[in-house]
Amino acid sequence: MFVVALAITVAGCNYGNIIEGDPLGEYYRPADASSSPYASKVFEYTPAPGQFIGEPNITPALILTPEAACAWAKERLDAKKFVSLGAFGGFIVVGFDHSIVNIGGYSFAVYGNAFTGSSEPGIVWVAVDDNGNGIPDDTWYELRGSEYSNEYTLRNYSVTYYKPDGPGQDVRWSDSEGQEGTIDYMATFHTQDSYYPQWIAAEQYTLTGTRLKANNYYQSSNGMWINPDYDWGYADNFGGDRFRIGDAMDAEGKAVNLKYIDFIKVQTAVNAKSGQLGELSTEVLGFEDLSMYTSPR
Ligand SMILES: [Ca+2]
Ligand SMILES: [Ca+2]
Repeated sequence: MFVVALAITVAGCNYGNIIEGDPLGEYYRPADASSSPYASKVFEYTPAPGQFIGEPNITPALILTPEAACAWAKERLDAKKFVSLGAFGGFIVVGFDHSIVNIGGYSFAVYGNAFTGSSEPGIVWVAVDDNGNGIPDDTWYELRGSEYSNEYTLRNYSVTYYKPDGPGQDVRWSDSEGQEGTIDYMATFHTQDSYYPQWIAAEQYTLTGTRLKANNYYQSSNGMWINPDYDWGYADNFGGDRFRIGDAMDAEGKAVNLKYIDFIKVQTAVNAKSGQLGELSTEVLGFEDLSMYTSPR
């Protein structure tokens, strides 16, 4: 099989294309009886700063390397406990021990901790291991959601976060729209030295993704901040944990017809804060393949 694929690659430059006789492609990894429906690996966990980043109640030991951050996130997901992605742009990338088939309807689920009026949407991205090397260095496709055509939705939006000089300080940010702000230090609730990820040694880092309009508001009648639900298509958004591979689109917004996927990324999609609740941050509690429960193809 590999020799055949290599020959085609050299001759036709169509690396990763479907091979005759193997309808889902040479790198498709079918599920079998031993496969787990849950994410088997965390490839990257790079949150934006946030109140739950390095929180001593959920992070017993300081996380000092990206590898340790991935291991910590995987343990949390295995225990069905939340992993916070922090403020805008923070993300996690997971993979499975098999490929997730596009079954037409909902092929997989991303679990969050939203309830109505407490939605912190995350954009879901998917990728196929086109080059068959087992790592997510392939093209990412954003899944279309209800806000795709919203005039306030911004693609390729970036936020740069600046490491504080010392403990107990806000984390400053600036964005690609020329705005500035802070992730507020909330001494009453979260007392770790800093909300900037401890394992990011750089003095600043930049996260880029799609930004949705923040709809949060203060409800003076009961003194509560409300983070309203979006219609559909986002992680940690009340009303829908399930996702269709058929919603994948390319950078121009055109639908791409993926037969299966190997990797999922979730990224916080709003840049906003809600008073005493602090910054909006997507949380994920698990990733589950739903295609395994339908009849095998
Ligand atoms: Ca949440
Ligand atoms: Ca790859």
